[in-house]
Amino acid sequence: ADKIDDAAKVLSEKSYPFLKEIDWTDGVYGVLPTAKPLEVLKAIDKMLVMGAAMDPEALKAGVLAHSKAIKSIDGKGVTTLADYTATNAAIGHMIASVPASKTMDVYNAFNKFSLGKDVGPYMMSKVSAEDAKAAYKAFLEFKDVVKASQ
Ligand code: BCL
Ligand code: PID
Repeated sequence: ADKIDDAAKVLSEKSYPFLKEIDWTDGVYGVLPTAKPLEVLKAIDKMLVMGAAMDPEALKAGVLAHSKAIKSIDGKGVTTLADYTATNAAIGHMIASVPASKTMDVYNAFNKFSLGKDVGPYMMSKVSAEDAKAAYKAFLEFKDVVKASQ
């Protein structure tokens, strides 16, 4: 296990309570923002560019980790802590295999829809704010470890 694997374990433990509070059966998670379709298209292009730059082995490991995690979901769509951890570790390795600028291009492109203004508070209202904040804090710490391995 490398530093990303270790950090994924911490991230996953700290964010699992939050993950379990989300209603994954809500159809909202299968919906793309529709207000600006052409902006969405450009944001998806940033994801395609990022994906094409990823280390193929890291990408394949990510696909397999997701596939395994899907098989262990409970009745509410939540995967086990072990499979969640493996998925986060795999995503960490995928992100670490591309330049930070490619990841930020994706973030900035999606940020243009100003999702933060309405979506953030709405999503927050559906879970424990405390658990969401703890998850976010853990996410920022995980990001530092991934960035250091880039
Ligand atoms: Mg994926 C991200 C679902 C397959 C690569 N993926 C996401 C998430 C979402 C999701 C949970 C995008 C929304 C979001 O940011 O919510 N992926 C999902 C599902 C499948 C899937 C349901 C599926 O197969 C059925 N993903 C795949 C394929 C992978 C893959 C197969 C490649 C092999 N996926 C990626 C990558 C990313 C995602 C790369 C992301 O960067 C993105 C993501 O999680 O960004 C944060 C918020 C996220 C969650 C609720 C999940 C828990 C996240 C962390 C660890 C803890 C919470 C932190 C905090 C509170 C929220 C941060 C929000 C921000 C400010 C960004
Ligand atoms: C901010 C201000 C600072 C503090 C800060 C801060 C926050 C920064 C953040 C943040 C950045 C950020 C980035 C995120 C990026 C997510 C990227 C997701 C990419 C997903 C992809 C999906 C895909 C695929 C895949 C491969 C396929 C192509 C696709 C092939 C060849 C603002 C806190 C530091 C969350 C690429 C993987 C299947 C599209 O900086 O003061 O908070 O989050 O199918 O390709 O198969």
